[in-house]
This record gives sequence, C-alpha cells and structure tokens, in this order.
Amino acid sequence: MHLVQKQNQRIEERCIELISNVTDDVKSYTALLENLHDDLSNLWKRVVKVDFNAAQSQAALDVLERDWIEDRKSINNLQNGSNAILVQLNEHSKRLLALEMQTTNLTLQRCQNDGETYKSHLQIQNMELRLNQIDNRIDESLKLYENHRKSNENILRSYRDALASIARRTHNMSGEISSLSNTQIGLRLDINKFVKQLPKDCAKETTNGIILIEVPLMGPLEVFCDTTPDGGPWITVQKRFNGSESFFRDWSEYRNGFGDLNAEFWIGNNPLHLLTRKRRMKLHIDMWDIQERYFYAEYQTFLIRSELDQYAIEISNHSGNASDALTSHFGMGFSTFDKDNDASSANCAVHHTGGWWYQHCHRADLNGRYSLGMTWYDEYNQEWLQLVRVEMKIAPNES
Ligand SMILES: [Ca+2]
Repeated sequence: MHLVQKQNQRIEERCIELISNVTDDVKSYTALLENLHDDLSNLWKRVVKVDFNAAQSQAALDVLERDWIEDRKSINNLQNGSNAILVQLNEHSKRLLALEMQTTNLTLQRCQNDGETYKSHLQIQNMELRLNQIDNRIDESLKLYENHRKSNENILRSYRDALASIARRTHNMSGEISSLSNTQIGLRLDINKFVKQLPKDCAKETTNGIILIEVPLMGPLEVFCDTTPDGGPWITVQKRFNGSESFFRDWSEYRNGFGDLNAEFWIGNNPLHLLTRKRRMKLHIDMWDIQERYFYAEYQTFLIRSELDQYAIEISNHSGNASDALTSHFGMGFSTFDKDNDASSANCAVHHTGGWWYQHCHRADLNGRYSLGMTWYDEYNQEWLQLVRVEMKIAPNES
C-alpha cells in the first residue's frame, strides 16, 4: 500500500511539473503573438519551434500517458495484488480467528480439564480426608479392640485362676467328702452295731418307762415299757385314759402311729406288723369301766399282717376276766374313715369315730370315741362295758 502511494505521488509530481512546463510555453506563445507583428519570421520560427515543442510535449505527453497507463496497470496490478493480499489477509484473519477460536476452545477445554482436574483433585483430597478419617477410626477400633482383648484376657485369667482355685477346692472337698463318706460309713456301721445291740422288746426292763428297741426291717423305735408283773414286761401299743388324744385318724396316721408315749398314743400298724410278723407275740388288754371296775383279756397269739393285707388281725387263745370280744374280728382288715375295709355296708370307722379291725361293725372298739364309744362286749354278763381307761400291750410268747 505504501509503495502504491509513493508511485502515485511521484506521478502527480511529474504531472504538476509537466503542467507547469505547458503553462510556461503558453506564456511564450502569448509573448510571441504579442511580438507577432514584430517579427513574422521569427514568428514562424517560433511557431515551428512551438510545434516542435508541442510535438515534443505531445510526445512527452504520450510517453507520459503510456507511462501513466503502465503505471495504471501497475496500480491495477498493485491494486489486484493488494486485493489478493487483502483476500489472503482476510483468509489469514479468518484462519487466525479460527485459530483464535480453536485456541480459545482449547483454552476453555483446558480450563474445563483444569476444572475437572481440580474437581478430581478436590475429590481425591476428600477421599484422602475420608481415608484418613477411616484410618483414624480403624486406629481407634484397633485400640478399642486391643483394650477389649486385654480386658478379656484379664477376665479370662481371673476366670482361669478362679477355676483353678475351684478345682483345688473341689479336689480338697472331694478329699473331705471322701473322708466324710468314710466317716459316714463308719458311723452307719457304728449305728448298725448300736441298733443290733438294742433290745428287741422290754423283757429286761424292771421299771416303767420309754426305751429304744430294734424293730426288724425298721430300725430303732422308742416304746413305752410296762413292767407290771402280770406276764410282762410288755411293749405298750395303745394307751387311753383321759381322751386327750383324738383317735379319729386317717390311714397313714394309724400306719405310722400317733400321740405321746407319756400320755395317750397308738404305736402304729406298721411297727405292730414288723414286731409280730416273725416272732410269736401275745396281747394283753387292761380295761377299766366307768364304774371303776377292772377287766383284762389276754390272747396268746397276736399277729398283724402287712399293709398289702390291710394290716389284718390274727388273734386267738383268749383268757381273762373279760370275755372274748376280739376273736370274732379275726382276719378283718384295719379300717379308717378314709379306708373302709370292714364287712358292713356302712363305714364303721366314720360311724364309730375311730380306727379298728371293724367287721359288722364290732364286738370291741378300743379306739372308738372317748369315752362313750370306747367299749367291750362282756359276754359273761351280756353287757357293753363302757370304758374310761384302756391299755393294750404285747410281749414275746415264749411258751
Ligand atoms: Ca363298710
């Protein structure tokens, strides 16, 4: 562009120069014309000169015109070149723009990437933080676990120590138990020896009172011995004299016995069975009625069967000043209000408020209600004895 301008300037300068020359020539022509009159010859000369000069000028103008055209062409060419350059420049500008766009995009992309990277970096940082937190938690958990482990170890140690102590104590105790067991065995042997040495009856007693005897299959049993010299000494099995003890008892009470050996009592159907089952025994009965009359009855055979046989009575060989009121009861099972073994359709134990070897219901009822029901039928005088005092006793019958 600058080159074109310079050329144009030069052309203009030359044009101005030429125009100035022409103006000078015109001035000369005018001077010549003014001097026409003066010198025609000179005029012609001058005209020729002027023509010459004009031709020269025309030639110069032509040259100038040609130069101008050439210059014009050059200018056009230059213009075209400029346009092409402009087009190229535009193209370059476009490409530059495109490049700038690309660069911008790339920059943006990079920024985005940088953003992503930053985000990722942040995420990584967060993850690292969380990892650190997790690490810390794991550390804490490990510490807790370690503490728990130590605590559990201590507990286990204490537990083991306690177990060992218990084991030692158990060992010692088993020794003691063994020793005690031996002692117990020894004691049992001693007791057995002692029981074996016990009397089997009251035979050796000389005064009334309570002693310990051995009952076969049962062991020691306290009994009241009656040493009245009337065939005894006797083991007292029943005693009543004031009604202080109720004889309206159930089966198990009659089986095991009840009352007070120093007062009124029943020795029990089971001891009676065990005392009479293998050894021949006799029964002696002392009786006093409301008129203070004394009666007795004695049986040389007296046996009570087992519970399976309802403690049935076997009795025979009567003697005494009271008639035999019991042999008719032979073979009858014992009856209580809760166990009716009598031969009556009624419940004799309930009816007579007692426990006895009832049949239909009885000829003698020494366990009946005190004292109206405590009776004995005296066949000799054909009267019911209303008793106020009764004692039943047994002793071995060696005869
Ligand atoms: Ca009945």
